[in-house]
Amino acid sequence: MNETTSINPSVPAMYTSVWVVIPAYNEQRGVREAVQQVQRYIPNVVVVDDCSKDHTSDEALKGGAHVLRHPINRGQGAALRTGMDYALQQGADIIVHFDADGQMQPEQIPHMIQPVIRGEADIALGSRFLTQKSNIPPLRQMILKGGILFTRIISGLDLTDTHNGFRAMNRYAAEKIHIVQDRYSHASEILDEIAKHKLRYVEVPVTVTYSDEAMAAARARGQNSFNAIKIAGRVIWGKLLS
Ligand SMILES: Nc1nc2c(ncn2[C@@H]2O[C@H](COP(=O)(O)OP(=O)(O)OP(=O)(O)O)[C@@H](O)[C@H]2O)c(=O)[nH]1
Ligand SMILES: [Mg+2]
Repeated sequence: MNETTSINPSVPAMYTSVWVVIPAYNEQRGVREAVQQVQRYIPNVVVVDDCSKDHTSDEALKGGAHVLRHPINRGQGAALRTGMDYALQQGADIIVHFDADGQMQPEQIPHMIQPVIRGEADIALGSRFLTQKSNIPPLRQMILKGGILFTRIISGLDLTDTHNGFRAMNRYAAEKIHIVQDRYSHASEILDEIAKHKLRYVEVPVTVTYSDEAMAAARARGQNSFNAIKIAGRVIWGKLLS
């Protein structure tokens, strides 16, 4: 890892080659706060504005992030890919995936990157089921459990949470993982890539909050349990055909 001098004395020098990638679609309400919170731990933040209809880009810039913008809405998977390519170009040694909607806890980023920094894993995956603290709605919980079983059967990965957007990976993993699926199926795709390239993975307990506000904002972006079932169906169908 590059040993560069940190600008913010509270940020350890070893974190300066870590990049946090935040995909954002219509997140003007929370993205500035999310960026500023993340920067308390990791200074390098790139927000990929997925052609939002609101002021997401401006707010992210005000927060102090690098901002990239898609000319059309392409989905979370595509936004992550754009952000990862950028971070790699900037010389990132570690890349973290983080959401803009305030559901993830920035203070958990240092825990997420620890196994990767220590060289114990190529990728760390957040899990909501290693702790009891995430107040996941029951239907969402059922769908997630189905995903866990399916992933175990198909890819052989032993995970407790297969669709958590909070991840940290080293450069080796970031270069190996090819995200082709633009929309939400990228989460399954990342797991397939981990299995295919035999990346060393570990799960780290994380808390994801499901406030009424966060759920309403997600619904406004077109994310809901029905969509999650549709995506799962598409992934299963794709696997059966391949
Ligand atoms: N829904 C959606 N989110 C996007 C898109 N592009 C980027 N994102 C961002 O991807 C992140 C995750 O989106 P969410 O809709 O909260 O998805 P999720 O966290 O997997 O689902 P929930 O459990 O419902 O919160 C957020 O930071 C979004 O702003 C897009 O086209 N649609
Ligand atoms: Mg969310």
